[in-house]
Amino acid sequence: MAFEEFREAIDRVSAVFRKVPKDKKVKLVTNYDADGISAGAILARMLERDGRKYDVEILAQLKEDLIERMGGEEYEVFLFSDFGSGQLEALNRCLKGKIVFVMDHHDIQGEAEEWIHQLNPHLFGIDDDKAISGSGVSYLFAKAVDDRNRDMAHVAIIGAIGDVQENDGFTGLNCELLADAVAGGRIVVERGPRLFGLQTRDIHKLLEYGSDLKIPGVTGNESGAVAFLQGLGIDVRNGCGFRKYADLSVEERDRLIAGIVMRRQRLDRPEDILTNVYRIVGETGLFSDAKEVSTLLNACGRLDRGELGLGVCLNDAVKKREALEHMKDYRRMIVKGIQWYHRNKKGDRVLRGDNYMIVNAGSDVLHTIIGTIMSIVSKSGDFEDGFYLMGLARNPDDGLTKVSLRVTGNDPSIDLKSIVVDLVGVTGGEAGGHQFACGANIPVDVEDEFIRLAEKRFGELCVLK
Ligand SMILES: [Mn+2]
Repeated sequence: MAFEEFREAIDRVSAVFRKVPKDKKVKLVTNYDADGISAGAILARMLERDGRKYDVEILAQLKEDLIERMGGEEYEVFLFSDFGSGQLEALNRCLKGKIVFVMDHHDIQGEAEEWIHQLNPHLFGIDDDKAISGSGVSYLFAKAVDDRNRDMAHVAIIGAIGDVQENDGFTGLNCELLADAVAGGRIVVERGPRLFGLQTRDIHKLLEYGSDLKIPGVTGNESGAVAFLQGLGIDVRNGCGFRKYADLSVEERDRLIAGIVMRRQRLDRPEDILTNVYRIVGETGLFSDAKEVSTLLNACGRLDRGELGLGVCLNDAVKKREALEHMKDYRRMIVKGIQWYHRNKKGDRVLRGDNYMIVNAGSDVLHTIIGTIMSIVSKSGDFEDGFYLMGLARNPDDGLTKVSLRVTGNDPSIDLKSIVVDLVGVTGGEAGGHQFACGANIPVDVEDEFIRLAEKRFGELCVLK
């Protein structure tokens, strides 16, 4: 029922959009993560096909002062994707007299004026956060505007993966997107090992770094990984370079899978090593693996080059090449961030309690990657389940400090979002994110207070356990 109502709303809003005169220039504003960039690309293609003039802006956050600024711009039509539902009050106030469309899946705050045409699954009681993402909502809308936009279904899948909605398959409305992408011949679903970088990582590195797929003596052990492959009769080298999983023959892949299962004999469910691989048809290398493309889009957005990500989704050959180069810079930044953490983890910038660690990186780690660094550190295996990891890094552009919170394990009773919301309620700032990964932006001068309150809160959670 809820789905039917959502579908009716999509038809209704797309009909409203089609009636907007084509001489009105559109401003498309989208979120900078993989889901937001995918949504932006789907809508950009839709606007192009519809013969409309438009400009795109990609933002890390839809802040009130930015909405205020947009109110003064020449555009009469605004299209927001992967945010907007949390900023309805500001949209109501600043964009009066404009025609506004919002394609979002985040929590709805406030109520939209009738000239704001909002599509959001929460409006229809679809609250499962794996059902559909911002790019999925944008896709269903674009498809309703013009059925030819079906050819962007694979981009919506890339976006959904970026928002961690894929878990060995899809649920909810995401299934429809996947069915469209498969029917259109753009995606083939295959099975492969639960490792990231099947297309791009050197085969021994792939196994060494596979934190989601534990292989005794191999995970976290480079020489162990090389010896393991040699033992299976799989060549690591390929002429002057290293082979990738994608380079292995079918027979070698089978041998590798069997070898991994054998090596995991003593673990829980040793055979549980395969997962879905979403192969994008007609692409090679990184671009042929939806999970890897999703990571690439995130990297583009986080280093303020979201337009490269848009180019990737729109299949622009020049932008695709540039994005790959960019990915290398991003990797370098992450490595630098991790190295900073290891150099400082015993120093006074890192506070440790029984069940928490707070990393205050200041300006030494880029604010847009502190969340990624905390995610990597949380998966290092150095912490027991239920351990809280908080990172802070300053944004020199706006005088705010970006806070990221993670927790190890997946205890369903833990809700990080509510913790951050409470803390921000005391110190000021804005909170966002999900149950197991969330963050906030706080004024630099409340950092100390925020840290003190967080320590107190984590301490209380420890006692509760
Ligand atoms: Mn999203």
